[in-house]
Amino acid sequence: YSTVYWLGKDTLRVSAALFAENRRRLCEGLRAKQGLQPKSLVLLQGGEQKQRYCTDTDVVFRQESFFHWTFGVTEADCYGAVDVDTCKAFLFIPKLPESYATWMGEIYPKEHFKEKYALEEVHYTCDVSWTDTKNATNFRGVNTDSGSVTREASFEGISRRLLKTDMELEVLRYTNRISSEAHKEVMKHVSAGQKEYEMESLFRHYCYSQGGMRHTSYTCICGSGHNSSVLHYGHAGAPNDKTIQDGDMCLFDMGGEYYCYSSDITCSFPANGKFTPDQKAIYEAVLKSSRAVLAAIKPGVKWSDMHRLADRVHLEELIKVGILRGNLDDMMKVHLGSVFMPHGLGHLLGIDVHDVGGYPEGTERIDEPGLKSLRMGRVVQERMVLTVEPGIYFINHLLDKALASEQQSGFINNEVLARFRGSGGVRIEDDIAVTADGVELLTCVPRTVEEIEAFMADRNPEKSFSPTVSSEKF
Ligand SMILES: [Mn+2]
Repeated sequence: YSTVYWLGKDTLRVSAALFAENRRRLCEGLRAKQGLQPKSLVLLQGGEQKQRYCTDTDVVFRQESFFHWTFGVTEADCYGAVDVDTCKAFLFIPKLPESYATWMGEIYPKEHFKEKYALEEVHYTCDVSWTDTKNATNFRGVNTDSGSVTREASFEGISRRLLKTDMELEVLRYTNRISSEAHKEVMKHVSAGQKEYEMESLFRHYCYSQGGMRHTSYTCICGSGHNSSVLHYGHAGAPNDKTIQDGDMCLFDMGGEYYCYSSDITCSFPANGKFTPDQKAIYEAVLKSSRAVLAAIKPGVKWSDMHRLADRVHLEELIKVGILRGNLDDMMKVHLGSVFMPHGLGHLLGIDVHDVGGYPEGTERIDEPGLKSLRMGRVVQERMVLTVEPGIYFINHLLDKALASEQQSGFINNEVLARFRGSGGVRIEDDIAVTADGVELLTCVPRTVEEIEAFMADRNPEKSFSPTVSSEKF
């Protein structure tokens, strides 16, 4: 394949072969299924160009994820089909009005898209009679929910998207490399007196200017001080608008997206570059659980067990800090870990930041505090890409609930806890690819207290940093 997606300079070249391989995997998977009629076609609807409410202002378009996975087409308002027997790919593009050429630029012929995406056939959507094809036996949608238009969770493509090919891993390594560098850029420049949104802006500028990443994978979370305990801070009601104070811990959860492939990285560090003893204790508790989980992950382990392992390490460490007292197993029985980590340990990552396929049909969520928030109920498999993101947070309403709980309050030393209230939280989030016998760490940022302090003490943008974590073996 000479056909590549490339934004020039040092951005990644992604071959159209990536999507041809995805289509091949899709067709093979479908052919292996019982009851599939011969001459079946998979029909997919791409994303639609949307306007801002009732205005004529376009929202920046981002392709629908299944459509992207299958075709790699960046344009809006397309359909696509794959012939399951032959793997032949059809793209259906809108026939654009003449005015498009005035406002939006050149109208390309069908041949242009055929070459641009290395697809077998390109047609105009208006030349296809959709009602006829829908009823024809040779144009049978495989979606069990919605007929011809496939967007639902039961689409066969989900199980294909669960495991990443070598070419997909290459893109995810790239999104992680650029996003790691962007986080380091933020750490180099953060200081008291700045707004949280300035850090968001810096991150996004780095990702776009250096990595060709127009989108981030999700809304940037730039919490400082008490805001770092708000799990999804940064939304319109709390838009990263606090002034960063000396003595604040920062929790910055941001990931850039390239050609629709995601990254999801969280760095926690003191705004002034120096941990207090209390900040260090909580940070190192989380780092310990993160590294324990990374060392334990391999094909065959249960993801829920990894979550429990993180909980266990947190509780152990919180006993050492003095916030908790008593028997560790008894604490586990009353789910004390979820008071400090109410979210799941991590999730699948790919074209979507919370990638599809976490709960295959027939898998139930575990109905326990913390574990019920897990976005994946599967056993870990080689070629999965996952986030590992343990955290310890001091969330007042959860702490108050625990103190009011007959089962839990006895474990908590309220006097010591009071010292930590309002300090926010710590999350350490890395992206990993599961290998045959362990993990490949995709994220590369300063992680130990010593690395962070050394990196932030020396905020000379000319000096590059090579963290020792990159060579860690798990
Ligand atoms: Mn995440």
